[in-house]
Amino acid sequence: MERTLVLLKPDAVQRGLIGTIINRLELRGLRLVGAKFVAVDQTLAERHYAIHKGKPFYEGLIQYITSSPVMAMVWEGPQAIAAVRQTMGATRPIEASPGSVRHDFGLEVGRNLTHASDGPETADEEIALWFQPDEIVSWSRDTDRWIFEG
Ligand code: IDP
Ligand code: MG
Repeated sequence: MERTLVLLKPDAVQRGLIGTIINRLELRGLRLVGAKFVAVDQTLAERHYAIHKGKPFYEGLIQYITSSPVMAMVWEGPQAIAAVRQTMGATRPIEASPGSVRHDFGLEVGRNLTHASDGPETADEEIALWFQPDEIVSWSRDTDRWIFEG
């Protein structure tokens, strides 16, 4: 079972889309194993987006993610990393598939509502950055056998 970090960025929070986006992940069948509402400070923002340091949009990105609270979550499921990125859609809302969160609720890359880990290594690093081990709750749902094949 794979785990992935999801952030509902300040625009999603300010626009009242927390419930709507969580609902899409729940309906997909993914299982929530961690969640917290976080005022992101400069240090956390810089560590989370370290890979983008030096890019033209970096300063704006740090400003964006620290501008208002975010909802940070860990979701779990088979191929959860790919599944969540698919549900969120392409980075640029204008290129995201209809039905995806970024398509359905966004227009601009700098206001694209969500973050989702892009691979197993980054998922592990990002989950460790945002959550203490005891903040992750391993549990089973009664519906798991109707959603997970194995
Ligand atoms: P991802 O969030 O789909 O993984 P990345 O390429 O990792 O996309 O970029 C991280 C975030 O940086 C994006 O989600 C978006 O908020 C922001 N970003 C990426 N490219 C641009 C850009 O060209 N202009 C403004 N912001 C950008
Ligand atoms: Mg990324």
